[in-house]
Amino acid sequence: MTQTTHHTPDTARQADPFPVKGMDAVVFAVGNAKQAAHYYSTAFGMKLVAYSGPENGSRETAAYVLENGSARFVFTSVIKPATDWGHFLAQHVAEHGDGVVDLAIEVPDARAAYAYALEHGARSVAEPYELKDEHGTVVLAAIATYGETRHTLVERSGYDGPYLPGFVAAQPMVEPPAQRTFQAIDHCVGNVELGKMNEWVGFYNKVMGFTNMKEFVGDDIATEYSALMSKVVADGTLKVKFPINEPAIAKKKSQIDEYLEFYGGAGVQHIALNTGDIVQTVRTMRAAGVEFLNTPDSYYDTLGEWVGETRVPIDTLRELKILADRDEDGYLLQIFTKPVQDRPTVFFEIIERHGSMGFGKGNFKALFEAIEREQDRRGNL
Ligand code: TYF
Ligand code: FE
Repeated sequence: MTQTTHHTPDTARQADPFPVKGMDAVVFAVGNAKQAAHYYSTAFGMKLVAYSGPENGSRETAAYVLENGSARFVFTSVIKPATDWGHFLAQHVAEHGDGVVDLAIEVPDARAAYAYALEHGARSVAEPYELKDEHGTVVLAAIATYGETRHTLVERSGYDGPYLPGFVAAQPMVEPPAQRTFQAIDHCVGNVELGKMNEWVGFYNKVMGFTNMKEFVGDDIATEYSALMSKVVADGTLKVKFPINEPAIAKKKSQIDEYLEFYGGAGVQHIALNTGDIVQTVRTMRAAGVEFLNTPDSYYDTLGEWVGETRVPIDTLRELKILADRDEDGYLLQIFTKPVQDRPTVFFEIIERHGSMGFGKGNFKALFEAIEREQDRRGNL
């Protein structure tokens, strides 16, 4: 479970070969974007800020842009029968159910980023193009990643509108919660097929110059209980972090295999969201009907012994089923939702970091057992 860190501090870098500004948006293709936007407003506390649809010239798709701090989600649906002309988004929903089509990354120079990516082996999805309206110009390009997921590279420094040219500003669907539920995207996790993890890690190493973070789940832990292997790649400034999971052959059917079966291949598994007050966030989201994974009381009986002091009393963590982990840099508090659609595919993590840059390694056993209890309830274990 230990490996060297290849991460290079910012100051030691000559020139970042693939500079990124951060996550631009997580784009979901869904069956009903209007209702998805409502769920993420009422249940996740996000604010609708922009819209595109037939009222403003988009004849084939509707898209709702929701924000919470710097976290931006876009929900998009095809709005007419699309099977005959095979719209990419319609096909994505038909095959994968509601899911993530695009982990869009904001870059200072989309043409340069695209050129670098293609030179280093990326497959093109869209050559650089410009979108313009009265708010300015955005340059975009897109490359393929695992499954049918893509990375759109977004250069938006010449634009001051609500999302992209063609979108109009919109008002929140409901009154946002008194306290913000989360404020940023911490990491976006992909599930890939058996034996493909290292290939995709190599893809991010080569194509984006991303380096491997030290935390990973190796086959030692995999065969014991987790049935998965995982490595994390990140850009040099740690603004974009992409863990990659693959199934491992263990005693039980891997949770990653369950995902791959129901999603129909590789894709985004979970999105982690940063909060400064996980207790308030979990209370708000639970009250709004969001379901979180359960954690047995026995976890909390021994938690204090190894995790030490945290901002939140153990009894509160126990009440809300929040997990805690500590490493040499500090600690983190985290909790996982159940899948947010009928398929056992995409879910979310809420994370409050206090120094630790890890992913909750100390919780993997408790977490994976909780996931497996849910898998068992679905008859997929
Ligand atoms: O992102 C992570 O690595 C943690 C742990 O199926 C994790 O959130 C890893 C795999 C998984 C669920 C959570
Ligand atoms: Fe995570």
